[in-house]
Amino acid sequence: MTHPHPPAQQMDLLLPDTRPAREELETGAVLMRQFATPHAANLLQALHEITQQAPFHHMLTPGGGTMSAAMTCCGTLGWVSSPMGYAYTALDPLSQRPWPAMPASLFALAQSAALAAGYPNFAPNACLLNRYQSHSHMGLHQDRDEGDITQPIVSLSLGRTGLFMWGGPNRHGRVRTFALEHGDVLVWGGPARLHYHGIKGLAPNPHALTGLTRYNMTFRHVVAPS
Ligand code: MD3
Ligand code: FE
Repeated sequence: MTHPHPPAQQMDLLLPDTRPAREELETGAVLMRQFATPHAANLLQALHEITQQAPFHHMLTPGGGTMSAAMTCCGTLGWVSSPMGYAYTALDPLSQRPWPAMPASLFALAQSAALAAGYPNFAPNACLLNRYQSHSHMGLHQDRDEGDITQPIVSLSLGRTGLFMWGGPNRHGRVRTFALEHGDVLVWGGPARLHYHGIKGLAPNPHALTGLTRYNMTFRHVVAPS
């Protein structure tokens, strides 16, 4: 398949983007390249409005460190890391106010991506926003605080290319690395839902819309702790 807009890092090769538009990485995990690209300007505007109310910051970790990626959230529940552990909370601990609402445009895009990947009933109520700059990374981890692993997670990448690490169900298994580019959407569900994953780092090239920054939004359906 040829693509009319090759990604920036391929422009100098004067070759079309030969990556498939939709690729099932393994059962339940679908990568839809450039799925969000037509919506990028709206998505970045929504991100800007969210972060006016709930600024990106480096959360503390239970181990006494700080997260390398800056984070914030929108939706009914937001994911927080602190010296106390990890949790989904209804209030932003920085402001003591509810997290900013999830913009309807973000909800709709995440839902349509899930539908296209084979998950017709996805209704995200939480979105974690990550910001990567210079040497930001995210170590191999599982996402298992959501309370319902039958629901997928939808991830959307914007800006500078991220180098994604994709492992298996065990921490010490084989890890593959591939690029997550601007506009790429990943849907993880089924048997892949609890697989280890992370971000090794960023590709060197700046992006026309975000410079040296990469953003990632992950949409989740979280069952509130009772
Ligand atoms: C595979 N974010 O926020 S997105 C995270 O690019 C997170 O910021 C990374 O891991 C980022 O938790 C990776 C791709 C992703 C997201 C969630 C997954 C892959 C996943 C959940 C289960 C398996
Ligand atoms: Fe994750």
